[in-house]
Amino acid sequence: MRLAKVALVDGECRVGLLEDDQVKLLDLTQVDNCVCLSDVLHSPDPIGLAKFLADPNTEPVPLKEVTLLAPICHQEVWAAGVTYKRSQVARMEESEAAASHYDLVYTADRPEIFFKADPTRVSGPGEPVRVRSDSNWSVPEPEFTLIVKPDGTLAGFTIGNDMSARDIEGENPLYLPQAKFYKQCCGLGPCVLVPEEELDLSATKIILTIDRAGSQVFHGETDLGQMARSFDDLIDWLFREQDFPNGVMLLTGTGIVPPDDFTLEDGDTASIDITGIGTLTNPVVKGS
Ligand code: DO4
Ligand code: MG
Repeated sequence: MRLAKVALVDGECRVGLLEDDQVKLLDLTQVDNCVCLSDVLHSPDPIGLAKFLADPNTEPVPLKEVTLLAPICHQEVWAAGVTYKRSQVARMEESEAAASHYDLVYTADRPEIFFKADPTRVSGPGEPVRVRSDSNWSVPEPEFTLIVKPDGTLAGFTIGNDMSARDIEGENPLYLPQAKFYKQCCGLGPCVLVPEEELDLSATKIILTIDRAGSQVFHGETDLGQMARSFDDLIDWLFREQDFPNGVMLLTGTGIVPPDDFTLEDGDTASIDITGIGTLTNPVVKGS
């Protein structure tokens, strides 16, 4: 089942169930204290609740008549790093002085996990993601993203774009928060996949394309089977000595890194496609 936060033509924000090219709106007022998408996702049975709330009195709305919004409410957004071989190699290349850190963390028991964004720094489908004005080497990172309930169990999946300034991170690993955490640093969407059966990891493809002035300037592909860590392992580490009363989103790391001579430019478009979820497309802006 795919659930989304949508804005209707009159600006009203609703939660909807995506079915082909239509959206069935949910009537959240039928349940006490159910006001946002995360209230549905954090319930004991999100699929059962969404079916119950699907409003039989309202005609489905054509998908093209709504705007899909970032599927976030009050959650913090965290990210894991160096969870794919490709990321380990790319990080070792960009950061000669700290190469051994990236080498070691790829195989260490404790993963790299960092705070990525609060909801105010997140861009939804079609909204700009940003390259810092003080970066000359930035890339999008297409990441399978876990939506985790306050009790640490999985609610669903979405697509995340972990915008990253490789030059700032590569200069000194202590600059990681500045390379990763700034306004419009994280794309999320276009919807949440609440799985009805177990995911087939190697059949779950992740594709990144970058377009510039009408032409494709980068295309890369990987699949979830290439990830070196399990979702349970990452969630277990994330929840150590942490409480997430509003739930949390966890980007699980990138397995696609464009070649070292590639940097995003103002006006580019980054699109991330993940099997079963859809495509998250964002224009890129560069601060001046
Ligand atoms: O240490 C750098 C960050 C790694 C990261 O974001 C990734 O592998 O996706
Ligand atoms: Mg990343």
